[in-house]
Amino acid sequence: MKHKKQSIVKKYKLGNPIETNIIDRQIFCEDNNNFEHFQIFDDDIVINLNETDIVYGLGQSTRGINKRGFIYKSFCVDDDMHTENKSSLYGSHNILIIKNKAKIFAIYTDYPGEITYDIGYTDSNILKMSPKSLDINLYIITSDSLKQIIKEFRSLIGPSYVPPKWAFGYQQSRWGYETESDIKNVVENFKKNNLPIDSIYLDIDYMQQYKNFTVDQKSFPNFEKLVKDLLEENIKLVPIIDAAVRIEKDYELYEEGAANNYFCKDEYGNDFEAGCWPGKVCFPDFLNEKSRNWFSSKYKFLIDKGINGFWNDMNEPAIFYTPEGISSAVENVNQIKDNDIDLSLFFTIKDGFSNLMNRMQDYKSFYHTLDEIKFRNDIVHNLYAYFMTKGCYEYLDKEFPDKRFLLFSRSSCIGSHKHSGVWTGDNRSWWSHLLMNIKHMASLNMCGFIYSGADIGGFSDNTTEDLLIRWMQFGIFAPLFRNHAAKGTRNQEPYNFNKVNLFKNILNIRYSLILYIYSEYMKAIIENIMYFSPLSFEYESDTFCLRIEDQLLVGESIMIAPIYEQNGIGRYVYLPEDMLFIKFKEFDKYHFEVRYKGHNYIDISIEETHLFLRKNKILPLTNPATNVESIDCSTIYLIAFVCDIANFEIYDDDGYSKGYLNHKNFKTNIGITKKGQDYIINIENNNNKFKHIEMKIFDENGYNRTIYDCI
Ligand code: MIG
Repeated sequence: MKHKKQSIVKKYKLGNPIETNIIDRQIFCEDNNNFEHFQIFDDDIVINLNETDIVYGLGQSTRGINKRGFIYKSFCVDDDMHTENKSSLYGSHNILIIKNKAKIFAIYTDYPGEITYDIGYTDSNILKMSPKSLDINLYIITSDSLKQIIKEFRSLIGPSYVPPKWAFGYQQSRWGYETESDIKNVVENFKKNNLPIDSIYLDIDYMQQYKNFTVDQKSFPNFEKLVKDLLEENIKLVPIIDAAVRIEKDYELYEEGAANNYFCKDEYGNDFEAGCWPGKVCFPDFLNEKSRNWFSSKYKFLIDKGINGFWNDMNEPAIFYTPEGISSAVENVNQIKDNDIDLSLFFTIKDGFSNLMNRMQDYKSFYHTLDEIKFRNDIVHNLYAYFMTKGCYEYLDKEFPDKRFLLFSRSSCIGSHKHSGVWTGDNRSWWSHLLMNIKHMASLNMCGFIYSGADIGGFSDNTTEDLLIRWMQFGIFAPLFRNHAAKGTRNQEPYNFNKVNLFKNILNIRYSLILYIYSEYMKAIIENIMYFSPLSFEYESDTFCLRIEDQLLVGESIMIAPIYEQNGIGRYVYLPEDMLFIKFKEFDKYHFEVRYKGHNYIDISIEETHLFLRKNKILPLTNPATNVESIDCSTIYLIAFVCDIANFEIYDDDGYSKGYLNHKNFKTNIGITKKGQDYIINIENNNNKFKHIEMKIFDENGYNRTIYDCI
């Protein structure tokens, strides 16, 4: 008999922690004289590592999936240069999972301020966590498998966000769609080229002077009509919301916020002022429930115009400058400008201005009120975006209890996964950032951010056609599949390139995979499992898998091994078991080959989108469609790789309501058993959703058989 996997959660309360209430499960606190797996030295939390231990975690951060060897910081930051030297990005995701030969455990710190993680940087065998103060709620999860650790952790932090089904379609964005006709032009080009699409994004230019909850009348004179006309074609417009509020007399949002003390305060109790896109701004104090509820109720302005989703930006919060910062930089220059400016003075002048953004000094100069207690921002910094998006989510949930909205945020902490997805912010059109995207997906999934994705094609800098193609060939597997680019960069919509037909094929493959992607997404949410997972989480005893960071599992049937190098037309792949290698030219034109366990080399031309179907697994496909709403599930095509028994459960629902909580209603089970040369097929088509099922079954020798009309 298989022994039952056990996992244990222990909570330690160190010092006097700020209660974030992110964890709502009551857990008895352990005795502080008896720490398990860690020790405390000089206010640091210390864990000894063995040479071969692996450290997973930290969600959105630079470098590898295995975090060993570097120093990271948990402090949400607006930094658009995601290079290897950076210790933090937009999110603060305080989970580490340590795997060694004898044991596996995770350490999660529910702490809203800055933590430094020295993971074998100073001493390769010592992991040292240094919070600003040792006032922490700390959780230790021990188990005997990585999968089980994730299950336990995710059940501790609560269920992940579920977007509407249309949010699994292709999404086109660009900072630079400035007018109604820009949007119409995108739609036309998609239509003209027969490219499927589900949504188009509105970046800050749709607003009047970057003011939240306004629409620029000059550039969008018929906003409501535009939204509704596009809805008729099943295309959603998704506007951005920024955290900051422009200071302007008679601007209702500002006036109300100021009159009711809804903004963050400076040390004298005045509204804290800073500079951001709209010019001078105040920051709503999202930590304060009243402010949060007030701001959140304003999304209605756009919902009333037919809007179904939002992206929350600049919520680290991003500070371009503070008046104090500018004054002191100017003062400095005035003092030294008449001197003989040597190099050191020159750099003082230059850096005085270039370091004005996101200064720690500024985060130390404004205050929040959380549960009636005043906190300086740097102490509770990582909660700002969390509360912004929580407010929005809760407002929408209250006003529209049975409707799902698309919602994702740039900044986040663990807890945000309950209310929204995340995108990984301002990456670049660099091949290394395609690889970073792959790694981020695995680490973000560990933290419950299943609805996540990067700016496909890269945000800053000019993309190239081949980069966009390879990025899309990976991106088709990500729940959030959005092409976004910065103002001033090369146009990045697929129709701007010569190989538009190739883009169409890739997009069609995405749409034919949505039935699978959605099934696996929902299982990941309902069962607290990974959607994107490193191989080591599944094949734990395979020591090669422990080292692989550029291949992932996607749901239960697929393994991917993306191409992420320019001019790459093949790569090495490690197969932990025999798999069926499939290269799609089009969704229904594919080459297949059984590849055997071990190291393999695969050729993949730029025209080919490839994946591996795992052993004894089934992949359901549908015909593609121009948008998610139009996907016709009455005919499904199964590709199965069956050596003895394979099962797959298709999950489906209406995609709009919150009926997923009754998920039992929506399942269809498919079983295929190999008996000699025959297959026994068992389909429980409870809801009669699928009218025709066609199957192509392969065995380990590559022998295949097509069976039409399985039901
Ligand atoms: O300072 O709204 O990450 O996606 O296009 C830049 C403009 C502000 C940052 C977001 C990006 C968005 C951009 N925003």
